[in-house]
Amino acid sequence: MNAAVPLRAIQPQTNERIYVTQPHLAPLEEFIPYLQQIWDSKILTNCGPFHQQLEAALCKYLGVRHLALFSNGTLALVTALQALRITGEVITTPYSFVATAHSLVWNGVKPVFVDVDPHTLNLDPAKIEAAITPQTTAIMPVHCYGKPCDVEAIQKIADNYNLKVIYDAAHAFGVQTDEGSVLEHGDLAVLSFHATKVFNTFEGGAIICRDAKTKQRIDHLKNFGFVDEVTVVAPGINGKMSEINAAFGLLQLQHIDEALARRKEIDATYREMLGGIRGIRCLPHGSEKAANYAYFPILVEADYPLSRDGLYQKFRDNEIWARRYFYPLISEFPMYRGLPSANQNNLPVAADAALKVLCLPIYPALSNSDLHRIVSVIEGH
Ligand code: T4K
Repeated sequence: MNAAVPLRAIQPQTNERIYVTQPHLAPLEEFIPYLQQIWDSKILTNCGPFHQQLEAALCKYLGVRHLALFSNGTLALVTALQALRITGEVITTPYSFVATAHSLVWNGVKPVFVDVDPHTLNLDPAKIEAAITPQTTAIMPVHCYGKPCDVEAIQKIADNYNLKVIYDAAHAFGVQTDEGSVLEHGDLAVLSFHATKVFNTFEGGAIICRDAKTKQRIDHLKNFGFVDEVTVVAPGINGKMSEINAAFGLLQLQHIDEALARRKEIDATYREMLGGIRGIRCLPHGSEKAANYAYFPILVEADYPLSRDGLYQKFRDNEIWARRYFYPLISEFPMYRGLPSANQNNLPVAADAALKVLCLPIYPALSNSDLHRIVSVIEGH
């Protein structure tokens, strides 16, 4: 639908439930030939032809050199840390999905939480150095909502202290910086292809790395550590993506540009409609190529008539299931809140954002009438 349609003239048609996201699915009939091939070949998994084709197709689409597919983003994060033999302490953000810190704990590594920047809600480079100890081996920032971290500043610190950088890039599919893909920054970057993501393979994920040797190590680690039939070089895991997921990914990739274009229109429409509402603030974009419109976070400030949770509930009452990504902070969960770095005084910006942010629905099938219904709730009529 065209964003130029005068939205305020459109009246909502239904009161059907609107979720925060909905997968953009290629037409079912287009998937049948892929399934037929799988049925004919009887190759269901273990890095078969669709797996190989999707790795190549994603390298080309994303503009990256090496990419290893995984069955989900969390296993990809766990394996990325294994691949670099990360130990001790890792500096990370509390303002993310819980999988970020969990991947550290699965590796026996202690997360050290550092506060975020108020403008991007990404790890604040100015606060990283103070958290470095002799045990620190790496930094794990998150490109939150797909907005790029300050990759230059983070790399400078990593170089000064000889630390690895592993980006949790779960939200950052297709995001570019001036030098090319944001996924080429750091030692490794990890994508998620979960159903709720911009690009999905039902479940799925990937590690992006810079050289063939690292890619080979990651490939061994995701296949139990097997190098050949009788040789196991590491205590690897089963992180392989199946042929069905890979085939679906190849098909989805053919429709990704139309999905991104509609997301962009929705983002622009929200910004225009919400611009004049007192107490509602949108997170700014960087450059256009640095945006993939994965999420639409708003901040509900003190001068809005309702609290963030009040607006969240009002949405629910109107069958609009907006989400409080990321509340509670990771550092508030029981397995983390005892850590010294989890103290709220150490994380004032993240704590404030966790109480103010509401992610509005954004996905290609969202109609202009849906957008009108959502904004009407915020406007209070
Ligand atoms: N790092 C970061 C920064 C992440 O955000 C994530 C995942 C990861 C790492 C780990 O990657 P994966 O291992 O997941 O690949 C969702 C997702 O499950 C999760 O992937 C995502 N981040 C996180 C931010 O959100 P929930 O619990 O909010 O999802 P759920 O089931 O409530 O879904 C939200 C809405 O989406 C539903 O209300 C309806 C719609 N939906 C959902 C599903 C699953 C659909 O329409 N169809 C579906 O199949 O966690």
